[in-house]
Amino acid sequence: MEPTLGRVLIVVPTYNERGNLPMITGRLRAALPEADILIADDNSPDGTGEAADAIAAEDPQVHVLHRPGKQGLGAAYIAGFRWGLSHGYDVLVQIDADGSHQPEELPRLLEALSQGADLAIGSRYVVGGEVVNWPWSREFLSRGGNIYTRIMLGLPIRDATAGFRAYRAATLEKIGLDDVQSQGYCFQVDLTLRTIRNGLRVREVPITFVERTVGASKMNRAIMAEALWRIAAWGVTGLPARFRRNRH
Ligand SMILES: Nc1nc2c(ncn2[C@@H]2O[C@H](COP(=O)(O)OP(=O)(O)O)[C@@H](O)[C@H]2O)c(=O)[nH]1
Ligand SMILES: [Mg+2]
Repeated sequence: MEPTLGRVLIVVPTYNERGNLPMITGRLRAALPEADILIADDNSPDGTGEAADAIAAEDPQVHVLHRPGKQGLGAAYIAGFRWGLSHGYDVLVQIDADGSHQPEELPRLLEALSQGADLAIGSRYVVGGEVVNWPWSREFLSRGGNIYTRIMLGLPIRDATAGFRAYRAATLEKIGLDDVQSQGYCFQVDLTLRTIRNGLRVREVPITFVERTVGASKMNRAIMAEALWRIAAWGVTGLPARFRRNRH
């Protein structure tokens, strides 16, 4: 671990991920032995929360945040980030519990931070990045979502919906979490946009995204609809700034 980065907390949001939990915590602990882990569970009916407690009881570097019920990915991350900031961590990492984001690639994201980035995004859609085992329909949705996002928001980011990230604590403090309303996956776009609108540096690091083999995706129409309308609304509120930029 880069000594300059300080203490790292990896936040893992879970909803019905009991079958993946030992795999993800084991791989994370092996890949980054000095980092701590916070499992943010939304009272999963399959007992993920109890399984997380059992892992935490054996390992002082694993912590569990029990949330009352399913409130969405964005809300789980905000709660996890708040916990990390209040416990003095210097870097906050986001990673899915299902193995799609490979813990072994996390050191490269942290390296981007130590080279000066304020946010490092594990990106599927830059040169060297790839997606393994997604049906064409899902990849089409994801790529389409990113093109929509780029057009609406004018962001210079290829994978703004990516959920494998490392933030400096100072980045989260600067962009502010109090008024984040995104509940679902558009949370990723929301924080990317805030980071860029605050003039901070974002680096995309190529990763290989591997579709889960255990458990089921939580993606649904409501999550997609929320992303579509929120991104359109952010695009409209950001328009005056874009026109100002273009005039110079
Ligand atoms: N705590 C919490 N975690 C969630 C929620 N929705 C999804 N997740 C977690 O977010 C990660 C990504 O979700 P997943 O269903 O794999 O999304 P996909 O990869 O886009 O199909 C996984 O670790 C899920 O368990 C939620 O409402 N609450
Ligand atoms: Mg997944």
